[in-house]
Amino acid sequence: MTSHSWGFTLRRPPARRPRAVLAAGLAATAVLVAACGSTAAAGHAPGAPATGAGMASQPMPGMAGDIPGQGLLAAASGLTLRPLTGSVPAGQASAYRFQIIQAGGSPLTRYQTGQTRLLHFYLVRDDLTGFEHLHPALAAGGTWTVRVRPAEAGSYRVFTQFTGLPAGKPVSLVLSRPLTVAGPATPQAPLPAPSPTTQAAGYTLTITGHLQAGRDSPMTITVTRHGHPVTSLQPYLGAYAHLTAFHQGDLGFAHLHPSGPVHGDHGGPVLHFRAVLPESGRYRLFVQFQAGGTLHTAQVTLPAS
Ligand SMILES: [Cu+2]
Repeated sequence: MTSHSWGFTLRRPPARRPRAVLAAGLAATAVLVAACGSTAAAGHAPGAPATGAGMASQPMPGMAGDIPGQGLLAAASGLTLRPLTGSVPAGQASAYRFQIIQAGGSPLTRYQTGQTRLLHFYLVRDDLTGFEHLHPALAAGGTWTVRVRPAEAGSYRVFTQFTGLPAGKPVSLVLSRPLTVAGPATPQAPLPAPSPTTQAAGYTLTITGHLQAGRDSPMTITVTRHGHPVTSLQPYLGAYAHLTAFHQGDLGFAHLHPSGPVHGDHGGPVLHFRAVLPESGRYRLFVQFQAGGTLHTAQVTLPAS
């Protein structure tokens, strides 16, 4: 069941599909990460112009690392994402290096752990394909290095999500920059139509919720396999699912995840989220979850009215 309208409510699939029989009582207490109020800060360092209308925000209690907003600025709150790698090749792994530069010009070296990591790095192509979620290594001098493996050439954007500690005070940001992946050009892929279900590695994810831009929208993801509820999801980065969404067109960034209790390898079948998406339109949602020791990534298109 799909719809092309902006604001349709995602419902369960028709009965001819495998039924998702769920025990709602097992649902973890929600979680949300999307927008908890942002204070756009346009502190552009000299020579580091912003590349879009991104946002920075102060973390809400307990939400460090979960930064709402569009994430399209290269600089905010006195910190600037400075790439040290100009472009990377398609079809092979290569190193991408960068620094977070402080107002005084020196690389930031102090960060605070968020979702079990010091920094979360995302790569996505302009057509919302080619998603990678990686965790760079920080060298003593403040240079981050990550191995990226973009399959296709084209225009991408890299996102860095972190809580920095300039002057010892936490500043949570999503900063991003365009990245060219060199190689034979491939055409942009059309965005798949919105759907309430998606599959990955034999798992079926069924999404319910009516996402509305600018307001707190509850949503759930129910995980089944061969028609049976899955109750053995394993923690990944401190949660039973890690959600990242990008807005079609400008690649605006949103990040959501379950914030409920995590009790060992017993996650599912229903995961609750609360999304606050900054703008209406279509989002490509990447859902990462771990089961049986393997990390899976499902993706689906969602509309926000
Ligand atoms: Cu991460």
